[in-house]
Amino acid sequence: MVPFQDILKCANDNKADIIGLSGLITPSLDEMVTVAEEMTRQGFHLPLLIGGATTSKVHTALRIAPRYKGTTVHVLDASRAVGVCTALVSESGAQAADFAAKVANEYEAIRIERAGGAKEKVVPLAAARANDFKIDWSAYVPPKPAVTGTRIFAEYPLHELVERIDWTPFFRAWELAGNYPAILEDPVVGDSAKRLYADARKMLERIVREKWLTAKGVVSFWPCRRDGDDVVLFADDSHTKEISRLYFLRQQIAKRAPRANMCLADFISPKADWIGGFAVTAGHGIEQHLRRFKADSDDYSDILLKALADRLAEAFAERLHERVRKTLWGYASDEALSNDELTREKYRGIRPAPGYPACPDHSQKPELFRLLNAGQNTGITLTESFAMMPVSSVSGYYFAHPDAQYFGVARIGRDQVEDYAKRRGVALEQAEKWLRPNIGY
Ligand code: B12
Repeated sequence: MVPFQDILKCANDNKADIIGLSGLITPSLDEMVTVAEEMTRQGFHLPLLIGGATTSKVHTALRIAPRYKGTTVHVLDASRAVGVCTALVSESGAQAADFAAKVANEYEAIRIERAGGAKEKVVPLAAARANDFKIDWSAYVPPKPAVTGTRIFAEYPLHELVERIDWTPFFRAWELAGNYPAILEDPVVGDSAKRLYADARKMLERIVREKWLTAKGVVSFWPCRRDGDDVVLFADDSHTKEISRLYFLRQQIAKRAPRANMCLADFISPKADWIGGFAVTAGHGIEQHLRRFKADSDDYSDILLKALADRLAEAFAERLHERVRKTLWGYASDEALSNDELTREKYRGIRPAPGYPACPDHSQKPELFRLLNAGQNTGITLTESFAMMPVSSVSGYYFAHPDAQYFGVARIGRDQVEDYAKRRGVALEQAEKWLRPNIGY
């Protein structure tokens, strides 16, 4: 999310040996291509390292490496960066040339393999739509949310969120593999995990007691109905005044019967239904503490606090979803699940988030934010590439139908991209930019 001008200026000012780019959400993938192009244009020769949750060797080989005249390498894991950097900046130069040639050959092989044709067949959009997820709406009575309008949580009690933390991803963020709580007794990583967990608990206690962080959230529900792959939102349940339209994507990979080509709109009744939206953050206030850790060169506490804020944001999203099911929407008032069952999502309804596999287009976030007035109600802002600030934030939709489920849209065809551009009233190139990670042509 850092403009290329800043990155390249910083590299020049600091006489950098290598530039590393890290991408967490898909809009950064395109931005990395821009950085690579600019590096070529400005005559850079430095090696370019690519990493982060949303990046891959294939994307690097196909899209980034061809745009840069120097060496581009995808590095899966930060710890491997040491070996890669050693090879790339070797004193003799020979090792660097060898390494660069090896990577270039490997990426060329990936490009050739990919050019050989896609593996799974993409069916025409019309066929995918005909094979939608069928729900018998005739007997369905959409539950009306108990809350009307918008519910704002200006300062959500942190202690309530602490109980809801899913610790397994916390350990994964520290590259400690294993599920909580078994990980604490693991013969290999158990000791490290125990120490880390104790430190995390200690910091959490201070976060809550001294109010290091402020959690803010907003929830709203709208009357709606399905219109093809769109969901139309109305001002009230007379369904007369349209206030918004959510555009969803449909799976287009050939499916074997009885599996459907799913789209989130399939879980909404074409007659009359309800849909929810939310935005939560646990990141307000973090900056002043990060500044303190930076001044003390305390990287450990810096990472620990960020990881805990992320966990609290995710716990907030989970806790709010539970309150939505039980009271705010209230369609599952008698739900009684253990923490473990909650983590395994044994409940009715889903909360897909723009950027997740079922609705991969991040560009829907501004409209969700407008509907929720999320900027004012939660203090979360969106960058121009749709990242949320503060970082520890989550936003998404609520679907209540018992059959609603998570899935991945995966690869889509040109016909769907054209259709999507038309539905959203944008040029094809714009739609292609938004949907690039899913484009299968
Ligand atoms: C933790 C997490 C969060 C946290 C915070 C993330 C953050 N701090 O920014 C929370 C809960 C807040 C969150 C929110 C969201 N998330 Co999230 N999240 C994750 C998760 C589970 C783990 C990421 C992580 O921290 N891993 C631990 C770190 C250490 O690993 P890493 O980032 O991969 O980095 C390692 C390597 O990649 C490498 N590396 C990284 N960078 C670099 C750079 C170089 C040069 C090198 C050499 C190496 C290197 O080194 C690291 C250590 O080995 C991933 C799923 C996953 N399993 O990866 C999804 C994921 C990143 N999230 C995703 C999404 C969509 C979101 C949201 C947009 C959802 C939403 N609508 O609310 C928001 C966006 C938040 C925002 N601010 O805009 C998607 C992104 C994919 C996409 N299509 O864009 C993912 C991949 C989940 C998925 N499968 O769909 N998320």
